[in-house]
Amino acid sequence: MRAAARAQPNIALIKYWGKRDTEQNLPAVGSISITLADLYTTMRVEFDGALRADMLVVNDAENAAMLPRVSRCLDAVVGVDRSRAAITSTGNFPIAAGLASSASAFAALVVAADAAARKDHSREQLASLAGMASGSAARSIYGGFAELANADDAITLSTLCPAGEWPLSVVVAITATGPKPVGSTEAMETSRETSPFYARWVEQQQADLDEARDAIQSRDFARLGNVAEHNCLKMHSVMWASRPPMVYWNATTLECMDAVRQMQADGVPVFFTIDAGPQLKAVCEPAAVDTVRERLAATPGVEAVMVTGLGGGARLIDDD
Ligand code: 2P0
Repeated sequence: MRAAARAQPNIALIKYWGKRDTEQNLPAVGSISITLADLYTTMRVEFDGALRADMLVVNDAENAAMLPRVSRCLDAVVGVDRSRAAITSTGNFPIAAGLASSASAFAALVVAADAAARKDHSREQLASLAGMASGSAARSIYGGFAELANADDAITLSTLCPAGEWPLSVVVAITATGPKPVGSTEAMETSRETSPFYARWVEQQQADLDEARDAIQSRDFARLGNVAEHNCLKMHSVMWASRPPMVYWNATTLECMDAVRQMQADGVPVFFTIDAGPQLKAVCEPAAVDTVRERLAATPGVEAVMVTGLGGGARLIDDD
């Protein structure tokens, strides 16, 4: 009754922001993401009839704060009458790096729990289960360019382009590492309830999804970058106009954005995206990765840069 799985974080190019059902954790909009290659979370799950309660260890430290959410996720995958479980999570990237560690964690968790309990859910079902735990986690079940489509009462996932078929590089500029002021789950609800731009954001999302999907299918880097930057800035406008306002950027985030603009003016194939945090993610063609890394690393205020390519979806691994 034990299994281990590994999943990588993903970065949304067309963003998920807002929920239409908080009980089921269903998003208000579809999204399109790229799954990363070199950063990962490994989850080990062991169901044990002798345990009195679930136990969670994250990077060698017991973690009581995340345990209720993890236990609920196991209930959804296996059933509420399941045995208690020992869960161990290890990651090779900092949780505070603004790289949606919950996406890789919950994607790996559902895959490991499903195998440990011999549930044999389909990949689609695993994505729905991961999405109930954390919206962005559904996309990390899939690799490469993944689309989460928002149907009436469910989400459906698909791979728009496998990782190897359109290799791109991602440079993450770390501009601050403290905890974020407001978590995404709460921030999305504040946006829905108070931002005058929220309804328009939801209304326009389909057009951005259609354009990004087209750009991916035709491997049109400039068009993809254009719609991704537009969608990112629109999401942040929704947040800025919320009450209270939510501004996740710092001065260095803006410096990085300016560095990307300058590179674009110099003809470098690169675009930026920013999530609910201060880090800037620059997506570029592989030939430009050295230039992008050097320019962002030299930007005043940048603490570190991480570089990765695109990778595959969540999968089982040999348990030690
Ligand atoms: C995304 N973000 O599409 C967007 C862009 C942040 C900004 O998905 O409440 O941790 O667990 O479903 O998935 C972050 O939110 O939220 C997120 P929950 P999640 O990547």
